[in-house]
Amino acid sequence: TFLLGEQLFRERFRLDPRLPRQADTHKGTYGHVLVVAGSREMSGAGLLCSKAALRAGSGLVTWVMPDALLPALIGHVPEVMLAGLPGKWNLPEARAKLIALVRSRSVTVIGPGLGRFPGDADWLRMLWEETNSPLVLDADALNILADADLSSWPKRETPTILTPHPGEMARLANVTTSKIQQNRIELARSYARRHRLTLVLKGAGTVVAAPDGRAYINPTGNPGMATGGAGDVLAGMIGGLLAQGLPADHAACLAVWLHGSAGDRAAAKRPSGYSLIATDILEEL
Ligand code: NPW
Ligand code: AMP
Ligand code: MG
Repeated sequence: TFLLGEQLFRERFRLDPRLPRQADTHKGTYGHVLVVAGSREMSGAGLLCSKAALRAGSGLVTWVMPDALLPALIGHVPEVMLAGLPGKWNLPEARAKLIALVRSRSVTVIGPGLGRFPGDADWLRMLWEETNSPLVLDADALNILADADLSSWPKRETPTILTPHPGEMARLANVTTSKIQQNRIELARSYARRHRLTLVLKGAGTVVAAPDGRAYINPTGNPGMATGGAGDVLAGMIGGLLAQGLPADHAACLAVWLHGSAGDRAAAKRPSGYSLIATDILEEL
């Protein structure tokens, strides 16, 4: 079990979070994140997630949503490319187009503000099994997983990162939220090991558990970050770092630590802790 910090990044991960970009590079060097997120009532989650992927340094971001949502979002985030899927997520043409999009991008983030829909477990399993792209699963993608039987799904060979808050973790592990909070490190570690994936158990002292049994605890962050959209920002950041080629556990650890540090800088400007919003975290990145 390790404490996250610059020393660990430098000495163990051989990663310098302050290293400037090389001169002779272009946007293609920094990867392309696909964000599968948002719904009519929760488009903000998709927006925050997409912007966070860019702020974490991904060269390109495409945000994919059902066609019907597209017109309302055109022009809202000029840096993000938009892709519409015909009809609902689960129609055959939509599935085919989505698979093609996932396969042609470096990383896919699924779930913030997605909502639930009939056949969603099948739909997610298709992306899990039929692509070997790195995946970051958050929010409703985790609720879908919780209703499926993950032990019967194949283990993935490529990076797969789950980012539950304690409520989502409780659904995944089928126990109460307080049970999760009583034993955060060991529960996260055993889940990551059993399903051979990287698990980010959020909340004060976020735990990152790697499939090899290592666990990392994050000292950054503050209760001002208990605000809608903060987790959507983190999911996008992890996608943005994965897209730049970091291994799954390094991307998850660095994103968690930077997200908390950005939250701490935002909180320093609003000392009461009450008025911090998720956009402030983005602005501090
Ligand atoms: P309790 O009550 O303590 O048992 P949900 P959500 C628990 C989207 N959003 N420590 C707590 O459970 C998301 O992306 C869209 C302990 C709480 O009641 C999702 O798609 C936004 N417990 C969707 O909304 C902005 C904790 O979990 C329950 C905990 C629903 O996601 C907002 C709530 O979890 C949002 O991001 C902690 N640290 N944290 C937008 N602008 O578009 C959470 N819990 O029911 O999964 O609801 O997280 O709001
Ligand atoms: P979500 O619940 O999905 O919006 O995620 C909330 C994000 O804010 C996670 O990254 C949490 O770790 C972070 N966060 C929320 N509350 C706190 C807290 N009290 N201390 C530190 N980080 C927090
Ligand atoms: Mg969330």
